[in-house]
Amino acid sequence: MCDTCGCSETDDSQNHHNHHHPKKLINLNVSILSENNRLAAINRKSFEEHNILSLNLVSSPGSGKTTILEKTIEALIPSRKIFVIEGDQQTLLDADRIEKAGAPAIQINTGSGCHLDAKMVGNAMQKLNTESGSILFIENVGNLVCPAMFDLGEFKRVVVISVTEGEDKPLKYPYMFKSSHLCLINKSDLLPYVDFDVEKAISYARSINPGLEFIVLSAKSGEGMQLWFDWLLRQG
Ligand SMILES: Nc1nc2c(ncn2[C@@H]2O[C@H](COP(=O)(O)OP(=O)(O)OP(=O)(O)O)[C@@H](O)[C@H]2O)c(=O)[nH]1
Ligand SMILES: [Mg+2]
Repeated sequence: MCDTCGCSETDDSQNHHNHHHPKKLINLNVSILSENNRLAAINRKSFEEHNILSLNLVSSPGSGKTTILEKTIEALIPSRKIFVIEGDQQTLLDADRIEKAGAPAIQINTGSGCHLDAKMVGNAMQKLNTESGSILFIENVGNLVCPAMFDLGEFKRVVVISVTEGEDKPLKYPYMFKSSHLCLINKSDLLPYVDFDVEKAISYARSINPGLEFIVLSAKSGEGMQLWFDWLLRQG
């Protein structure tokens, strides 16, 4: 897994994956990432040319990405075209949920892979008949580590954390929070039952990325969802 995602690139030579041939592996990972950056630039240009608002949703597994998308589609589809690319290691479950909610979706299964890359997104775009002025959500594989390093060409990156995960996640997984523009703090309906300090989570994340925006919401109760819709509409 580490050979393809580049996650040994930033680690030290004690890492069990690379201590025999550290230089060789680092070079391989750099070239994988630079090829990904090249393809991401092509995606970005194509999104801009076709006037598509592209957003990369990242989070640990189960923080509520698909539920947020279902509710977003139900609320916005009357006025806005929405398309979704779904990334998971296996199954068509999330794409089926999105289609039921009313938006065309393509599922990418990464198999043993732990992230989407720009090439997968470019290929999926060939099959989605997106229209000018539409929103493209790319739901990444649930993983707070590897997807941070792979630019997909998206306009903005949205990191979702839920209140059941603990407020220390921005400190433990800084790359993801550093590379994101907006942080959705989901499952606010569960705040009375868990020890999650929202202010602390926000200040930890701001210490990593001072420019990060935050919205506290609940896809289940609907609290805060309007703020998220307003943020989306402000993006264009
Ligand atoms: N209480 C509560 N549960 C939620 C909320 N949002 C999502 N869930 C639940 O959390 C679980 C995971 O939600 P998903 O939307 O599948 O999460 P995901 O991030 O798409 O998961 P992966 O794609 O597997 O990474 C489901 O049981 C949802 O019903 C919320 O706001 N409040
Ligand atoms: Mg999902």
